[in-house]
Amino acid sequence: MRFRTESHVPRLGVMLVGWGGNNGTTVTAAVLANKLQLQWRTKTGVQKANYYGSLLQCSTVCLGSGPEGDVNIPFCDMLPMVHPNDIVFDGWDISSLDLGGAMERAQVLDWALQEQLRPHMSRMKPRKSVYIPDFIAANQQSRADNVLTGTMAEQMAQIRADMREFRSCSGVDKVIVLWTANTERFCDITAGINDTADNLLAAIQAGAEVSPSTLFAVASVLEGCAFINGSPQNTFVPGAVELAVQRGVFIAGDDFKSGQTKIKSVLVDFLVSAGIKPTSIVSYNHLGNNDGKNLSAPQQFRSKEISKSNVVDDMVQSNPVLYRPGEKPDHCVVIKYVPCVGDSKRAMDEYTSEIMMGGTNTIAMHNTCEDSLLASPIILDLVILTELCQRVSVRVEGEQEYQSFHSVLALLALLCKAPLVPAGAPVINAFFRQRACIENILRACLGLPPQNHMLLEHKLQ
Ligand code: NAI
Ligand code: DG6
Repeated sequence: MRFRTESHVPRLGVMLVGWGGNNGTTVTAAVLANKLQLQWRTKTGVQKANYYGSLLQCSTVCLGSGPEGDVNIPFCDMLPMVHPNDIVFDGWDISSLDLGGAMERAQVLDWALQEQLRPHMSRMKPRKSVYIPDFIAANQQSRADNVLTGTMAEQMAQIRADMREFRSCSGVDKVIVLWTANTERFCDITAGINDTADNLLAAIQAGAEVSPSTLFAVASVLEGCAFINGSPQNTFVPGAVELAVQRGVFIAGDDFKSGQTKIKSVLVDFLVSAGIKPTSIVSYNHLGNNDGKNLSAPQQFRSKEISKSNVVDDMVQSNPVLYRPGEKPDHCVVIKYVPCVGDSKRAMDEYTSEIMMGGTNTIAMHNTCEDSLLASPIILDLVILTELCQRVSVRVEGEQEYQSFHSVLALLALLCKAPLVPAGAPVINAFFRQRACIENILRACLGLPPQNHMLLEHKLQ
């Protein structure tokens, strides 16, 4: 195969749906703080802006071994990529609060940093958005004061116009749209409504049941903008996927893999690949931000429960020595809303495994950290990798034409709890397999062989 990467890095615009939420404000503020090289005092000393938690900015890859040992470089130096500091943000929110006020409402960043950022953040105002109350928890109604009116078709026309207007007024070369708005309930897959691209477009014209997130996905695809879903609901109904494939536009999701699930996709892989048999995984978490409030409603919780529950399937199925066909560990997911802890999510996990001769191994874990500070670097990695993939094409030996990646951008699986993959493709959840996929594809773009970790040069006489 021949890999070709366009080396010109465009000016990237990112439009966030849910811009005024905890993730939306935190990622915007973090980029601004890094760009302005801000420092601020905390009770433990002076803190500088950074991108910790970003695979691309803060992790390294080993290019190979030389006489002086391994040569490691930052992931983002492998190929020409957008730098997060250069991203221009815009977006929509059903809450009209400007980003300065919304950052304060989020209670994520240190106050001394907020004070420096507020003059910049307050100038940013979310655009009016699509609000269909039935899709999110009833407890969100009080913040919905910035909503579009008109028919569904008219609302879609407006958000499409917003994308065009942002592109032309900001001077960006391309726009990527990312959903970081509230988790919605699942929608029914109904023949004649959302099962094909044509039916979905007709359903929007007729004002049939289409979720706001699906409406944004369709609008983005029609505008040629990649669309990423950071929440768990089934935004990508079959008609939306078909439309993206027809138009050759990238879509990716679902649900940012930020904390508890990320650890799960490492730990279960470790246990199963060490020949140990996990028999039960109990994941409990409580949080007090607006995401937690929305998830306290049963239908929205159910979307998250589904997304968090299937993440060990591939690892279990990979080991028929430990598991009979169809056998799985017990897996229970609990989420509770506790306002007092705000964005500082607590996650408690108990992994019970069977070890040799009927023995039992129990691992218990407690994790506390700000949820939005985990999600923000993931948002940056998602959009930067998506943009890079738009510049990569591949020609298979013997064929004339270069082709792009499939519209369903499964390469982003590492960053998603429930990876969306092309029909029939395997779903990989294991963290290091997912990471190796990105690393090896980027190596291929450089003409380097995949990393195989054999280090044979050090193992022979
Ligand atoms: P948040 O509740 O603070 O922000 C969501 C924002 O979306 C709110 O400002 C709300 O007003 C707005 N909104 C709701 N419906 C909208 C619509 N139709 N159009 C435009 N805006 C709308 O939540 P947070 O913490 O920022 O999380 C956002 C999403 O990301 C949630 O679905 C959450 O489950 C998901 N997520 C978060 C992770 C994390 O670590 N923080 C990890 C995985 C997923
Ligand atoms: C409750 O779990 C809130 C959720 O939005 C999570 O914080 C989010 O999905 C992150 O989940 P995880 O499993 O990656 O920590």
